[in-house]
Amino acid sequence: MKKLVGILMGSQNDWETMIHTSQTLDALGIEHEVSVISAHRAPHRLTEYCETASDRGLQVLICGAGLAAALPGAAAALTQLPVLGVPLYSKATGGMDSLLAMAQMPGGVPVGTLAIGRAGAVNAAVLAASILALGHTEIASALQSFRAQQTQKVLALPDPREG
Ligand code: RP5
Repeated sequence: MKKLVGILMGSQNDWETMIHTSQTLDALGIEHEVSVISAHRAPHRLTEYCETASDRGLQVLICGAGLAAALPGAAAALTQLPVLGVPLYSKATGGMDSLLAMAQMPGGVPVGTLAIGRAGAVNAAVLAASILALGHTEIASALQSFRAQQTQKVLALPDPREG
């Protein structure tokens, strides 16, 4: 199967969170590529990546970044593909800097912004699956199973007093 999702992150240090995006895409059977491309440290590389992404078959970009977190916004400026942003935890503000950088995009250049940290990283993959499911029946089936399984896990939980 072709790679449909590109995961980007601003630093190798972001991988400890963005691995959860990659693992969730794996669980859903969605082929993807992973690249470290900093919007601030390597802007030309980001431009090249985004301008060729659609022609290379990618259909969704997921960008994890911390601090000033320009990566998803810059990507959204460079491609018409849906761009999902994962704000990463930072010591100074707990990730609020990244969250606001991604959510407060000017009208007309959206970044679909998820929660800070691991939950956002997982949900970016699940949301990418929802988008891709519209045009890929096998991903729609995988997503249905994924959701059914997580429901079953919750329903099967014992009384917490017995745990
Ligand atoms: C951002 O700056 C990256 O996404 C990372 O979260 C943060 C710090 O980068 P490093 O100094 O750890 O490489 O661009």
